[in-house]
Amino acid sequence: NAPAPYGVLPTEPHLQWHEMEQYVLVHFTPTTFQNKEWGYGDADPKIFNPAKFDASQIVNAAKAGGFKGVILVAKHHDGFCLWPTKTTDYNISKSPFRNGKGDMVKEFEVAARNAGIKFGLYCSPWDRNNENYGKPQYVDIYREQLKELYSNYGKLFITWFDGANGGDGYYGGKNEKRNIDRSTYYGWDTTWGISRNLQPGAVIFADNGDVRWVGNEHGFAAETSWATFTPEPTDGKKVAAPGETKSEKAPEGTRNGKYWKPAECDVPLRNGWFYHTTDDNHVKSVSELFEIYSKSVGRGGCLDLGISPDTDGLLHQNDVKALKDFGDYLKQLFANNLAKSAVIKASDVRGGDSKSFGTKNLVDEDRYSYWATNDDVKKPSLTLDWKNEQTFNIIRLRENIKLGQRIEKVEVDAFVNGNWKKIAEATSIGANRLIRLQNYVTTSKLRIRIEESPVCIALSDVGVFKEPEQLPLPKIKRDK
Ligand code: OTN
Repeated sequence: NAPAPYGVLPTEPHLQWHEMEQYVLVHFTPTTFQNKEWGYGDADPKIFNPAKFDASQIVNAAKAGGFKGVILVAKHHDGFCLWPTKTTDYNISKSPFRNGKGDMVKEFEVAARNAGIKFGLYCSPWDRNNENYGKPQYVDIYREQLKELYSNYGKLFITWFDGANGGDGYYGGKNEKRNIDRSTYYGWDTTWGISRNLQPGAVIFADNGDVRWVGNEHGFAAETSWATFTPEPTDGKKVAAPGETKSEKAPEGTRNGKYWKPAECDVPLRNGWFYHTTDDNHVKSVSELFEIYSKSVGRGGCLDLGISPDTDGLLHQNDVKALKDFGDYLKQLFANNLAKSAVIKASDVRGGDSKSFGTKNLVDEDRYSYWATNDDVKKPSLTLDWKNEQTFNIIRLRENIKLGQRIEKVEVDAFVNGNWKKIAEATSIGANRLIRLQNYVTTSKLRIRIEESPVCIALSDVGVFKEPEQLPLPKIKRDK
């Protein structure tokens, strides 16, 4: 019999989201042509004229980076809609793009489907162009926009809701004399009801959505990062809403939190979310991207990397190269799982039933087959034994999260000069935990000791890998 699940559990859309691990977020609007980060909604639609636009160039570059999905910003804060919406004239049909007959959302969707990766959409709640913004009418318009997007572009894996959505501190545009209360204005329960109805397979990204904002735009979850989270409203607010949720706890989440709400770690490939020529030589390197990957995907979250086409409507060659190099690095790294050639012994197997719960389930690539212990065994160990010495620096552990996030702490030993020597430890295992060692280790025996877990173990994966090179430490903002 299977172990009882522990705590709150992921939904089916959550499981699919975890399996993706990495996707991109594309920002491309008239703001690109104004060379800004936050448009005011005052750009003439005629400036939106990307003469060489090719959605497949952008999507295929992301795919080469190992990214499994594309989220398109269908409308950003400037309010310009990239599809021919019925809700406002401020849309692509008023631009020279495809002589006013274009639908860029459709072109991205088709490119993603052709590349065999998933598609998602962001439609900004905040709208610095719409004359009704701040009035109740605008919320109806916004909901209509969501309905159009959720009805005409196939199955989405995510619907993305930005907490940068008006209210205090967002003045500056022509409509921004109207302050709104971000926790109540958008009527999130009703608005998200539309997503649930029309896109039941999609997760909602928001501070308090199905997947939480990680609390920074560096792409880092905390060293200890729980998939569960109990969001709290910011002081003085009754509802924890996008932009009105305390974000200090978001990198870490909440042990035994009320909801399964894992972290999405967003970070742009360049300095900002939009393209600027001046950033052409500030594209993140493989060393920076892998640092981010190990602190997002490697801490049980997903990496959401911002990419930004230029005014031609293409990704700059430096970005294409960075993505390709990163994808190649990941491919090379994960091609050879050394755990597969080890004899793996466990100190305990549930019911002695090695067929259902044995260690072979740890190396079969199935995230939901697992090694389990008896109910009273919470501190077991695994030993990996090789015929010859092996060299590696990454250890990957995954729990079968259908049974919850159970393990709180593990320690890892290598057999060196006839003795076990502790080489690493890690907390909050969950969907995916990468333990990245500073230096390569060479040994013929590795031991993983589970030190803290409130319940018996349900581990689905052990991986042992060697990074293709010892990369230089990147000069990007690091966590503590
Ligand atoms: O100025 N900002 O609004 C801002 C600056 C730095 C980092 C984040 C933000 S807004 C923040 O964006 C997140 C996505 O990256 C989420 O949507 C949060 O809800 C939002 O508050």
